Amino acid sequence: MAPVSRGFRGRRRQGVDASRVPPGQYVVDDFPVLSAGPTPQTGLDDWTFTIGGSLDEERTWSWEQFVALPGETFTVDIHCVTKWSKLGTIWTGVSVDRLLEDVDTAAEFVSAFCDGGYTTNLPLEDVTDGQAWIAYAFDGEPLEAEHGGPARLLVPHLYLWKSAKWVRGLTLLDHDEPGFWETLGYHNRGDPWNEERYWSD
Ligand SMILES: Nc1nc2c(c(=O)[nH]1)N[C@H]1C(S)=C(S)[C@@H](COP(=O)(O)O)O[C@H]1N2
Ligand SMILES: [Mo]
Repeated sequence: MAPVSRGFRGRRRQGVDASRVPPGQYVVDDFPVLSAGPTPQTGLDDWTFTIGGSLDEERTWSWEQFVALPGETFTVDIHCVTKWSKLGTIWTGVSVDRLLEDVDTAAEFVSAFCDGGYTTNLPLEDVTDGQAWIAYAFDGEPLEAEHGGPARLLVPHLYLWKSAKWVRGLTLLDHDEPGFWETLGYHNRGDPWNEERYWSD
């Protein structure tokens, strides 16, 4: 019998549950870094997280206050529009549900803003109901700066450009406001299971 060629096995890795891999994606073991600019260097003393915009009263947490909030450790698969997926990643952070707990708002959209100026937009219904977190640890360690530390938004059910690194807050909006990549041609929603990669998808 002919041996299975290396080329064939290259991308069909053993032990990967194909049902967890969205169309057009391949699974990686490493954790690629994708940043549109330099990694910001905000000290924890200067770090705050703010929920602002269209709500009863703006909320701001210092780093100390933020990490004292009830956190969650969760395991999720992540999918980048450049076609890599990473399965079973373990994060710790505060759910967006928790941050919005006492917030009174009629907003239907959010814009995440970051050190460095990156933004991304999401419908509020994509960041509530246990679907999004502000994560500050990866694999039990403080989140590395290149992956968004001290803290990043994590919205694993959408392509990873929605998971804003170095996030500093969410602005609640009554209208949708396309962010950095969305303005440059990426899909407005970015559902990997529907291959919503670009405007034309
Ligand atoms: N602030 C900020 N967040 C960002 C980006 C960025 O350039 N700046 N890149 C996005 C893109 S396109 C991807 S694929 C992921 C990459 O996350 P990683 O570098 O941890 O793999 O971060 C997203 N969040
Ligand atoms: Mo990306």
